[in-house]
Amino acid sequence: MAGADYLERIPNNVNLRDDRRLLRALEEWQPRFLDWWKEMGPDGFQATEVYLRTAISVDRDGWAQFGYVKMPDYRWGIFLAEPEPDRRIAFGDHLGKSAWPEVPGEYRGVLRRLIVTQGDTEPASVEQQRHLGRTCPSIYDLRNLFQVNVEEGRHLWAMVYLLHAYFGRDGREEAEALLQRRSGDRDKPRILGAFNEQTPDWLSFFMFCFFTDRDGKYQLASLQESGFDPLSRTCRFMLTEEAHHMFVGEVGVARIVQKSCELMRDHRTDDDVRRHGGIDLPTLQRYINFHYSVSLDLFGSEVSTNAANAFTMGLKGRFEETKKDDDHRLADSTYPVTTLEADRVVSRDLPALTALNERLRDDYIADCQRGVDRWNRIIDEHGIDLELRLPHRGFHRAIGSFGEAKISPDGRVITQAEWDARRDEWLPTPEDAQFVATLMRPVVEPGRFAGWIAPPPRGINGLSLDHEYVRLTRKEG
Ligand code: BYC
Repeated sequence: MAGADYLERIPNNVNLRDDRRLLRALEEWQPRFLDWWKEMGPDGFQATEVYLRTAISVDRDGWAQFGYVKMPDYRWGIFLAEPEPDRRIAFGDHLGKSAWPEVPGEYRGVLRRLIVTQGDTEPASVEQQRHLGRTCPSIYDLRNLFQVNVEEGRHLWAMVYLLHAYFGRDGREEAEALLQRRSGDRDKPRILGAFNEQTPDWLSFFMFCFFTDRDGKYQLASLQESGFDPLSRTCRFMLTEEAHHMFVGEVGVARIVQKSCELMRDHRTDDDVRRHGGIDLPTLQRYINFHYSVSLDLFGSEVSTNAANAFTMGLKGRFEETKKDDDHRLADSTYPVTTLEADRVVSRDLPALTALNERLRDDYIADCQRGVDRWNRIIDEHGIDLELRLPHRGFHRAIGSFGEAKISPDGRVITQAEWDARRDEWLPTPEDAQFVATLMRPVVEPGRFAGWIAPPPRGINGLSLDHEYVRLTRKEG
């Protein structure tokens, strides 16, 4: 990799050693990050050796190195994808001009807000997941949880680097504030709704990785199109890590579905999976309904001038902007938006610029559906007549035009009374949470898996399933 300083205190490929001021600022932030990690990162396990993948290069073939690491010693680094020579802005008012190596002064505030919002989600997710280690279904899963956690920590570093390097004093203050807010805190919550919800059990964790990390994929892919080149390059590299998180979610839920189907087949029971220690498919459906709907909110309102401005300014593009065959300015085009009008769900052709959040949400929905289809194939292979479904996009929404209404999973506008009567059919109930909690007993013997989840198809990095991915027996004094 060009110019990689892996052995520095802060591994990086941005020539930190040549910028003493920036280096000093980041070296001052580093111990505060570590304090935050120790306070809000994985509860326990800080002295435990974990088989982790560390980013050491941004080359396509060799960016990852696997080995045992104690999490506080993880080499959180700053890695930007290689610059594209003569990169041009691909959309908006500045279409065709050279990408910006520095922050364009007039867009500073908007850009900072996007970076802070993105950055805020990273530590938030670590906070949400901090108690899960104690109830892992296997040490294979425990290792995956910690891998996700350290990489979210690295994503925080990525955004903090941009704030420190390009936003002066305001950037440094924002970087501090990223360590001050806390997921779910009444006085200083994280910025976006889904990142203040709880992730109390592993079912929620896998759902979160599937649905909420996938929002990360689409937001990062849009920011990767940014005319501000350092943001684009940062996001390009982050996306390679994000893929693993979604894999953990998709395969995690698939393994739960698999196990539930096996229990149904072995015990010839449709509705008593719980008695046999599995998670029944209707419960899975309610968790899908919850995690999908809170993740849909993360795309913002259907009609958004913020989104239009970010696009026109050249700061945030569309998913796969450069592959789209249109004028990339969108001043005269429209886009079909599903919205609520006087108690009816309707589709309206609205100005494409203000509909950009909805368009990204559509890309996301199609991607979620592909994953749900794969889960349904498992159910089908077991000869079970049930289909998991994504609820209607208006169901259980807090943001946008559906936020004020009550919409059933099949997309009907319903009364508050019907909502109250049927809510427990559609969303996880306290009893569901209690039941799932009873299954959360740690299984830590290498190669063993909890009874509610099937083993994965293969181990990590070519290793066997019974590999000791986390060395629980060799804790440091
Ligand atoms: N909760 O015009 P609007 C990830 C606010 S996940 C609370 O509708 P806009 C990850 C909004 O901030 C990806 N507030 O929306 C995943 C605005 O407030 P102000 C994270 C919300 O601005 C798993 C107001 O409502 N990255 O990486 O077009 C693990 C009106 O906003 C919410 C990004 O989000 C909400 N759900 O779009 C770890 C990318 N939604 O400014 C990591 C950067 C909206 O009026 N962020 N609001 O006070 C953005 O691009 C935009 O900020 C949003 C919102 C897409 C989030």
